[in-house]
Parts: sequence; C-alpha cells; structure tokens
Amino acid sequence: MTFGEGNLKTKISAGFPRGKVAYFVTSNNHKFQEARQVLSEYKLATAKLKVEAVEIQDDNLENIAKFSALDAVNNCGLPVFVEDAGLFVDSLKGFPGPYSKYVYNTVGLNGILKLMKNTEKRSAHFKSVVAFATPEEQPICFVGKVKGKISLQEQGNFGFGYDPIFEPEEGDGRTLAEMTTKEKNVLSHRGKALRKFAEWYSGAGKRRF
Ligand code: ITT
Repeated sequence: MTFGEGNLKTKISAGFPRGKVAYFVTSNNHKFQEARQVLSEYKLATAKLKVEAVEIQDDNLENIAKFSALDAVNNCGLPVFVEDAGLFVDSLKGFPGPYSKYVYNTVGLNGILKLMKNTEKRSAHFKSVVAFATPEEQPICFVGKVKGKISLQEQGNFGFGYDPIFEPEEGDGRTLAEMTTKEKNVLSHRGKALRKFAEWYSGAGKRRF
C-alpha cells in the first residue's frame, strides 16, 4: 500500500480538520478535492489512499462501486470508501453511463457533442455512488444524482471530465466547469452522495469506527 502524492500528514492538514479520518481510494485528484471540501463541513478529514481497486464492467454503478470497495479493503485492510460516477444522456438511452471513463478517454467531449448534433432533447443526469466497506462489514452505498442538460458547446475551465458540457437544472445556466469546487459540490451528484455518506459516517463513527 502506498499513500497518494505528498504524505498523509500534509494532505489532511492545511486548513482542513484533523479529527476523524475517512480514507478515500481514488486515482482522481479532482474527486479527492471535492470530497475533502464536503467532508470538512462534517469535521471529517479525508485521506487519499492509492490502493489497487479493480473496476469491473457492469451496467450498474452500485455493483461497480461495491466491488471496488471490497477489493480495496482486501488490499489495504482499512475501512475505506470509493466513488463511482457516470453521465447518463437521455437521447442516447443512458449512454455513456457506466462506460463514461472509456468514452471520455476515447471520443471525448467532442464525440458526445457530435452524437448530439441536431438533437433537441438534451436532458441528462450524473449519478454518483459512494461505497464504504471495512474488513468486517459488507459495503454500504450512498447515491446522489443531478439532472441537467448537455450544452451546445464546451464552456468553462474548472472541474474535470464532462463538466464543460453539463448544465445542472438547479443552477443558473453555467456548466459545472464554470463553477468553483464549492459551488459544484452544492448541487452535484457527488456532493449529494458525499453529504449522505459524511452524515452517516460522522454518526456511525462514534459507535463503530
Ligand atoms: P476513480 O479512480 O475514483 O475511479 P475515475 O476518474 O476513474 O476515478 P469514475 O470511474 O467514477 O472516475 O468516472 C468515470 C468518468 O466519468 C470520469 O473519467 C469522468 O470522465 C466522468 N465523470 C465522473 N464524475 C464526473 C464529474 O463530477 N464531472 C464530470 N465528469 C465526471
């Protein structure tokens, strides 16, 4: 097991709480920053763990997240959480969904915009599943969703992945890539799933972890 960039102490200091720690297994630093901001609101520190966690192919994000959480726990022996997310476009029958990473890395944002050229129905949603597991307990999932639409062109430089082409319904017309991390967390799929997790973990922790 190796810790992510920097050492653990550095990652959980610098203005963030030093209290109870939640270990986040992820390779995605944007996700880590989003999680760190949300969990800090619950006085939780987030530590990024770089541990092998196999991502299976499945139509269901919960299955993917649960499997990854179990695999990560087997590889490091700690209570950890993982997060799996995807973009589901209605006019594409939910594509790319669980295949969002592959599609992003192959055809990219331009590919999605091209597929949707001349398509009036632009509704879509992001779904996030946070799965927490321990060496003793089966994974437990927390789900968050955000509805919105696919913009006509890329807008904004913040965030990652599909953020530049996703305009959340509850927002003010900006894409997620035009928002700060804090603004994105207020309405994003991940922000919602993480708040459910943080609420549970900060309470459950008093009893079990
Ligand atoms: P992990 O190591 O945590 O698995 P990942 O980058 O592999 O990080 P996912 O498999 O959960 O993340 O996400 C699949 C893809 O979906 C990801 O590569 C992005 O292109 C996209 N995605 C996920 N969450 C997103 C978000 O909040 N905004 C924009 N795109 C997102």
